[in-house]
Amino acid sequence: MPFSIVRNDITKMHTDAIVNAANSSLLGGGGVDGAIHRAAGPKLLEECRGLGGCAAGQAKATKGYDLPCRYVIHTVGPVWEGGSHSERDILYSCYKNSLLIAEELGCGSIAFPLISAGAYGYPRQEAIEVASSAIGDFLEAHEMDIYLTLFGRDTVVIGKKLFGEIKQYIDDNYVKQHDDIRRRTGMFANLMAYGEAKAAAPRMAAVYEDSYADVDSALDDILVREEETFSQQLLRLIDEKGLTDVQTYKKANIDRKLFSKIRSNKDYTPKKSTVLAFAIALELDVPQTQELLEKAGYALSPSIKSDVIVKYFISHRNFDIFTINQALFSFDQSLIGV
Ligand code: AR6
Repeated sequence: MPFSIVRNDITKMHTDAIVNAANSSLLGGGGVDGAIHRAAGPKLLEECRGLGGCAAGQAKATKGYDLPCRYVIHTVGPVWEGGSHSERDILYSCYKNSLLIAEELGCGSIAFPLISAGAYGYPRQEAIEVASSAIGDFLEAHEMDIYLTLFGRDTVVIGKKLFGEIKQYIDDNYVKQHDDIRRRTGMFANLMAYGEAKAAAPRMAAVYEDSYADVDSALDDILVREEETFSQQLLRLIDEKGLTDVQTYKKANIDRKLFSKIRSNKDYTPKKSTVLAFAIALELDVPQTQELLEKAGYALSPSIKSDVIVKYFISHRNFDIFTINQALFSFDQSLIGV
């Protein structure tokens, strides 16, 4: 998945590069800087001594030494001074410049800490928003696996208002698995609907008596659709929505290689989280999402918390995959697009 939020100590990340939230001397410090220097060993400081410092918003690379990554990209975030001292622009540049350096170095993957959100005092929620926006913009034009690594008590990564609304939606819509009464009521409703449909059938036939040709062709359409595999249905929907392949997999936060596999194998069996990511990219409504899920053998369930959260976003027509993943992360659920 191109962009993921993970909970981890960045010094444990097995990515090609990790980013250090350094100070302008590049000679070490506390927080994530201290942790990286401790884990990399003294040779990192030696190399840093030769770099001549770094201005806020800029970035410089060194080797990773004893760390599992090949490179450390050191960047210097802004010190928060209330927000009117170009803090946002500087922070955005930190992400952008680090990513450009990683690309120059041929990195396929990189992990960031939440730059400036510790000692430098940048409000956490806003820092996450800047990180997401810089990373999202970079991914529009580049391919890379990018991790935002949150540490310790960094848990909720969406605004209070959105968090509260989703929490309320979960309270109203989440159904515990063994809710027998509700299930029986559901079955009864289904039986009623079935009876009504049966009663309506002869009337429907009468309505269509004079236009059987239309009915036949409509039936043909339905049959063709029923025989479609997941991959065929996905490609048809992409065409119908007028999207390109690239737009689709970027909006779904799915990497190009996985998309090519799905495109070239009509019988490809995707994971449920992949199907949901495509439903978001295609801006499907709830019944259409159900239909796409069914093609791959899944269903949107009121007993699965992450499904309820995704449904919240679909119902509110918010199809921003990064926001959805931030919400899933905040509620301790797996992200979609993987
Ligand atoms: N892995 C991932 N994230 C971490 C880790 C870790 N091991 N340790 C801390 N964080 P900070 P800044 C998170 O203070 O605000 C240094 O002294 C932490 O929870 O490390 O950019 C430098 O030398 C927070 O969310 O960096 C500078 O002087 C985030 O990393 C100054 O601090 C950033 O917190 C830079 O301040």
